[in-house]
Formats: sequence, structure tokens, C-alpha cells
Amino acid sequence: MAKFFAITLIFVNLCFSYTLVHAQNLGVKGPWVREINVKNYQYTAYAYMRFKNRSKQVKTIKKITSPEFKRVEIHKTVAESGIARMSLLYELKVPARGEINLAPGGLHLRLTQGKREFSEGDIIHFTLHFADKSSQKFSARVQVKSHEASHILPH
Ligand SMILES: [Cu+2]
Repeated sequence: MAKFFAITLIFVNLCFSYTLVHAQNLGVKGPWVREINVKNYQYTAYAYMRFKNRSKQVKTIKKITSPEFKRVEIHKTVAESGIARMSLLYELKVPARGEINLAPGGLHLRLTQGKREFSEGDIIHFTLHFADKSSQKFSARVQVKSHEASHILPH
């Protein structure tokens, strides 16, 4: 009986710390990766998702990495005298109790130097590296959405 009680206590403790850690995480909604295929012998893709911050502090993403791609860049599409251009961002701030949306035609992640070819349904893994040195992992599936291709400039 004493042993059973001890095990129950440990279990409750684990659950509690798990919840605490997760309460600080960003919500990552509907992440997906669009494969753009091969360019100059390199696999390039784009990733989209919505980051939701439930905490009272702003969450600053300083870097995003993926084991499947050598480089992950944060890009923003900006219109300059009617011409859409890409600008490279060095951080992404998710406001306290707010969210930001990465979607075709706006903010997006550009994945370059893929280590292999990907096809629909494959899983790409990501790690978010925050300014406070914490990190968080999530994954996204490769999806083919050809009708949206016109929203994206080749770059
Ligand atoms: Cu871009």
C-alpha cells in the first residue's frame, strides 16, 4: 500500500511539472510546409503556421532550425512601389496574449539546402530558439497546394 502511494505521488508530481512547462510554450497552429522542389541542385521549401502566445510576456524567436534543412530564414513579403520583395527578419516577436500568422504572401519561413528530397506527407521538424535561451520543438507535414503557388514569388 505504501509503495502504491509513493508511485501515485511521483505520477502526480510529473503531471504537474509537465503542465507548468507547457503553460509557457507558444501555441503552434496548423503548421505546414510547401515544397518548391529543386533549384540549383538545392531543395527549397516554405513553411507557414500561426504562433499563439498565451503568456503575459512577449515571446521573441531569435532563430529557427530544422534537422532536415541547413538554413531556416524568417521572411516577410513587403510591397515596394507595387513590387513585392522579400525582407529577411532577424527575430520574430509574438506579443503577450497575442498571435502572429505566417501565411502565403506575408510572413513565412524559407527553408533552404534541404538534405534530401521531400514529398507530400513527409514530416519536417523545427526547433524555435527564444531570446531567453529556451527552445521548443514542433513538426509540420509537407503539403501540395498548387492553387496557392501564385501568391509566392520565386526567391
Ligand atoms: Cu521569402
